Formats: sequence, structure tokens, C-alpha cells
Amino acid sequence: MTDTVQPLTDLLKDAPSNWGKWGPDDEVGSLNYLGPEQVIAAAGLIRSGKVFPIQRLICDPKGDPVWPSRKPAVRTQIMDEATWDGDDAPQFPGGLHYADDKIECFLQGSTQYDALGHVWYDDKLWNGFDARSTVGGMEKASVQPIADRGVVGRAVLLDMARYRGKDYLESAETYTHEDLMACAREQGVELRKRDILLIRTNYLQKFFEVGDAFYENFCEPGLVYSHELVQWFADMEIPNLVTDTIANEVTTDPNNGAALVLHNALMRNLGVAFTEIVELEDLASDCADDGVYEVFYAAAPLKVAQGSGSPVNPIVIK
Ligand code: UVW
Repeated sequence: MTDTVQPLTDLLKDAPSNWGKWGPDDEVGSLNYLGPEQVIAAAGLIRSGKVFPIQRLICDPKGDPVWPSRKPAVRTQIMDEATWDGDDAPQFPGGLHYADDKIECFLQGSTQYDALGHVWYDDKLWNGFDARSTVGGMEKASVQPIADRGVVGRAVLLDMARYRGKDYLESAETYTHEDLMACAREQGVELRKRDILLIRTNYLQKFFEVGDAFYENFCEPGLVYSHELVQWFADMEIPNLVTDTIANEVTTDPNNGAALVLHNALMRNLGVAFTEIVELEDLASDCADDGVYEVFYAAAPLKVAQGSGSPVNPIVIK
């Protein structure tokens, strides 16, 4: 691990960019790579009819793993049968009773899509939008345009934990695009242009094993920045990076000391959509059983006006 931290402006000064590629007003970035042709081709991957909703449980009695500055969602019961114990209970014609509840949650405190404008440096968001447009709510590149269009395409599961012969990757363990390609080769699946990448580390198992100690010296495993890796994402026209970790990449880059470099190099600069905290365990065992790692993927985050992200329950079908 390096002692000095390289600023993102310096580190990413010659990095590939897709700003302007889909016009000055574009707010969905590399999701533009998923058109009708990709949707129809992906539908052809549905063979067994097995369905995998890959959202992690919200308000899990065992706990919800979240980014350290966030809090897990809290569900509060508002109405239930006990509401009708008192004399002042609401009465409805015909004797209707019902249950009602609400949750208070970070929009990125569960399985979620990040808005493309969710992270930035140097005062500019995706597509060059002004960082001041985030003040009080995202005027530009919020999660809403992603929710309005939806995401459907061919996805490939890359089971990095199984590939490395581990239950789960270790804290701060890194992998590169070369590792993803090697993993795909070992799994016998072809990585194609415009594929959605579903990467399994199973790292969040550690959260359920060690509890609060999970957050000590917090550094998730994940993809690590290099110019070549970013160029590979650009050349492969990857629309969406989906992982089972909280933030999709190694938290602090061991080579330059910066935090969440790929959020900036991939999301801010290339417009790659990020989906985080997915639950891939059932899907991964099924893929290991039948050897089929290419799947149909469909998702749409909630339509939250000006949201910097939003919960989602993506559906994978084989
Ligand atoms: C941050 O960007 C801080 O977190 P995430 O992408 O996990 O929502």
C-alpha cells in the first residue's frame, strides 16, 4: 500500500471518456449500448425458465451490510391488528382491517443502482454536468433516467471466489480485467461486447460471520484501477457493472491511495452503471451445477426524482 495519495485529477487525466458520445444532455451513459438488438439476443438465453431475483433482503434480521457512513434501513409498523385494540381505532365500512408499514433507508443502503452523477471529482459529473447541480437533489444524471429506461441485456456471471478457490475474497484483495477474462475462460463462457458483468466475491459473508468487526479497517475486495482496465471497459462497451460487494471495487486503491477510483473512471467518465450489494449465492451454485454462466438480466431501479441512487431487485433468468 502506498503512503502518498494521488489526486484523481492527476491519476485520471488521460483516462478514456465517453462524455458527449450520446449528446450533451445524456444521463444514462453506457446503458445506451443496450438497445433492442441486445434485448432480443438476451431473451434467447432463457432456456430452463429458472428465475433468480438477486436483491439482498432489506431489514434482514441478521443485519444489513452498508457503506460505513450509512445506516441500515429501519422498518416501522404503522398499522396492524393491534391498531383495533383501542376504542379510537379507525373504522371502515364492512369491518376492514389492514397492515401498513414504512421504511426509512438510504437509497444506497441495500441492493441499488447508483445514479451516474452519484460520484465526481474536479467539479464535474458524468457528461460534464456541473457538480453544483447536485446541491439539494440531483438536477442532472440522477437515478430517474435509469429507472425510466430500465436495463435489459446479456449478463455473464464471473465467479471470482470460486475461480480463486475461496469461500469469499479477502479484505482488500484485488482483481483485474485480465483476471475476469481468465475466470470466464475457466468457466467456459465467452465475454462479449456489451455484456453486463455480474461479479461474485461472496465478501459479504464475512459481515454475517464477524458482525461489527466487518467495518474495522474497511477495505472491500474488488476490481483495481489501471489505464488498461478502463480502456478494456471502454472497448468492450460494458454497460453495467454488478457485484455482490457494497461498492463494486477495492475501496482504497493500493497503488495510488485514492478511494473509489473506478467509480470515477468507469461511472463518471465512461457512464458505466453501477449495481451493488446483489445476492449471487443461489445463482452461482446453479451456474456451478449446470455450467451455464450466460444469463438474461433485467432490472429497473425505483423512480426517485433527483435521487442519487435507488433500491432494485434485478431478475436473472436462465
Ligand atoms: C459510495 O459511492 C460512497 O458508495 P456506493 O457506490 O457504494 O453507493
